[in-house]
Amino acid sequence: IVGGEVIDPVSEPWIAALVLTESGASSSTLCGSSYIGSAGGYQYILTAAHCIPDGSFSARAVFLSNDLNSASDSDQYSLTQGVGVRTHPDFTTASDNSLQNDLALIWFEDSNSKLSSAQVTLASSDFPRLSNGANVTVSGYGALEYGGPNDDLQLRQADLNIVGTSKCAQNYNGVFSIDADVQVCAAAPGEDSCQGDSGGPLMYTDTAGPIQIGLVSFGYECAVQGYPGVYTRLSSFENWINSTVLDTSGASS
Ligand code: 4AZ
Repeated sequence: IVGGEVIDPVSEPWIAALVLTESGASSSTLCGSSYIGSAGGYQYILTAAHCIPDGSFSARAVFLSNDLNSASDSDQYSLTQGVGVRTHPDFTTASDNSLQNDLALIWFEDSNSKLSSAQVTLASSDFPRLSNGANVTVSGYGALEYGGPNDDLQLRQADLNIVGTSKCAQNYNGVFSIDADVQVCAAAPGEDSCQGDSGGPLMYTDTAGPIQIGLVSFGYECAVQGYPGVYTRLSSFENWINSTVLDTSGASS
């Protein structure tokens, strides 16, 4: 997160730092994710498709960590027995490197009693398109600047404003293609999501409480004036998420 402030992870207990390790690799990659609930005894985590390694991998989802450099938080817990992954079947990287349908589900067999109250509310398919300027937030453990070292590893949050998709598409004209149906853009001067935040939640708070409306997908570097962060628009994927959970949890025929 560029230009945000450190927050208490208890305020967003659905956020998990996702540590992904490809088989045989000595290093791991970091992404953001959110806990969307349980089904069939599995715990489902939503992240970005571009976070998922091509080959086999192991995943660890770390909740309630103030600082991933230290394992000493009393509340911190992890899910470690990843059993399954499904990336959206239409996930693509276009020739201009823009990403489409950038979402994936990972599910875990193990559990933790704290999860029972940690589930995020996802925007449903009838969730409206927020107008230009609406207040949203993004949080993550990622880099504080583009190309910078990812060694802060504290949970930070940036306060952003929705950039209407026609304006966002204009901003990115000739750079990235933006599709209003499946993407939502957000920006604020000096604030943005960045490397290592991918997959993490973009939140909007309405009268009913916080709702996850997007997940970190891509952008031109980070916090560059005129180049908003681009997020997967979750209201467009309610059906895919629900049917994938049913299909993979053994709950549907
Ligand atoms: C990245 O490279 C990345 N400003 C993530 C988010 C954004 C840009 C780049 C959005 O993972």
